[in-house]
Amino acid sequence: MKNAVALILGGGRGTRLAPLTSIRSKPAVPLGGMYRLIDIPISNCLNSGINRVFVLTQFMSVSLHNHINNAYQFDNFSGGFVELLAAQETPSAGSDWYQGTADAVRKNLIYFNQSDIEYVVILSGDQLYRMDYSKLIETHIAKGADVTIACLPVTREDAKGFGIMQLDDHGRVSGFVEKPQTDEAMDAVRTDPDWIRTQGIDPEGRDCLASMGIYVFGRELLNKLLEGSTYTDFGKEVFPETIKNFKVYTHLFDDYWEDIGTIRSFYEANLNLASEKPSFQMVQGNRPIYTHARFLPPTKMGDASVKSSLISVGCEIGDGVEIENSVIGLRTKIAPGVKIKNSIIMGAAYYNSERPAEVDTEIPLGIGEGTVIDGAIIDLDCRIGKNVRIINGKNRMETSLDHPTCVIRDGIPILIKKSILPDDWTL
Ligand code: ADQ
Ligand code: ADP
Repeated sequence: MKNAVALILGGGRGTRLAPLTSIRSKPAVPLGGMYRLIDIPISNCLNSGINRVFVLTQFMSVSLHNHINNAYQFDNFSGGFVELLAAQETPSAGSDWYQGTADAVRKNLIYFNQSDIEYVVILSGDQLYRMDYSKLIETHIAKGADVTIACLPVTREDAKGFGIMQLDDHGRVSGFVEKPQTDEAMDAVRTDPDWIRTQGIDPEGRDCLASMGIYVFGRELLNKLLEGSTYTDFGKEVFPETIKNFKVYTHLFDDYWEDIGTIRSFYEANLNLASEKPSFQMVQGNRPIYTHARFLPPTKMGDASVKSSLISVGCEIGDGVEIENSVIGLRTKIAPGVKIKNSIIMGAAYYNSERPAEVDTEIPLGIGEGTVIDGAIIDLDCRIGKNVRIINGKNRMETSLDHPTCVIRDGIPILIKKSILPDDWTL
């Protein structure tokens, strides 16, 4: 893996994950109580032996910068790094924003177009899965491919959300349609389930091969394709063009893989982590999920009841608290009698005592006595008073994104970072 680098596409405008991405870049969004989204692909890289990683992001948030700097330190002899490349900081970029995935890569070609790099692995920053990218590169080499795309068998219904590939008799990609919407479009790129079975995978009714947004390119070819081109997107432009002239192959994958690019999928993936039998294993042999190592005390719990939940370190949970099917993030302080169900509480970046005068309020960081939270996402550093109720009782699907405190997306109330809710506040 010494001759491979990884580029992680850290997100476009991030509107689908707003308001979590309104104040930070997508890779910095907290996940699973103590990680950030970016920890998933970076951990996959490190566990696969790729230790040169670039993260392409639209804007640099304080938290992303701190997180990467604190979490990913390499010794001088390893040659490893995790480097952030933000759109706004690219001098020759022309426009402040990356126009799309291919445009983001093109604007940064200069950083990895070096002769010691043979393979460029391009990854998405908003997916939850484990993959050994060395296997992907093995497939790429074994097939003599110019480009290799990781793919997952999916049903027709799911196929609408993905780039779908058609293969010829030798398994080479002969067609690529980005997010086919009609039956005709899907028929044109359908894969015979019997072929999927010959690859050792039970098709279980799946007859489409979806791109996972994970690609290996020969470095020179990538440079040739993008330099001077006007492509903005891999799925919409680069692949449909590339398959005509180059050898594009697939690497089949059939394990848990979830795109967590929307509020609903983000919410469900987090709660799934807390479930009795999570689809994603946080502990797997000697392949840890890396993150910022912190020096926090153990969580202190009174006479509380906790079911199917993740409780991170540094929390304080009072008497009579009931927590069910929820993720409780770092440093969360939960006063007595609080009830939390089906919710993601991201916690706090610091303790109240560390910055006593930060805001002009008597309400401490955390959740006040008697408060009830059901089916919500509470972003970092919120101060919630006593007897507050955060429940989407009226089943509203969406509210305006402009509200400074609480918005509803995909039917899920989201308390915006650093919100302050007075005693008795009700949604
Ligand atoms: P999408 O996820 O819909 O489909 P896209 O919006 O291009 O495609 O995002 C791919 C990744 O790049 C995401 O992690 C996204 O956050 C990031 N990204 C998007 N625009 C970016 C930009 N301007 N700058 C930096 N990063 C950016 C893609 C493929 C499909 C495939 C699915 C699998 O196009 O073919 O099936 O991924 O999820
Ligand atoms: P984000 O909203 O981007 O997730 P965070 O609130 O997590 O940002 O903050 C990122 C980092 O900045 C944390 O390490 C936090 O300790 C530090 N930080 C945030 N606010 C302050 C502050 N007022 N004073 C000092 N450090 C701060």
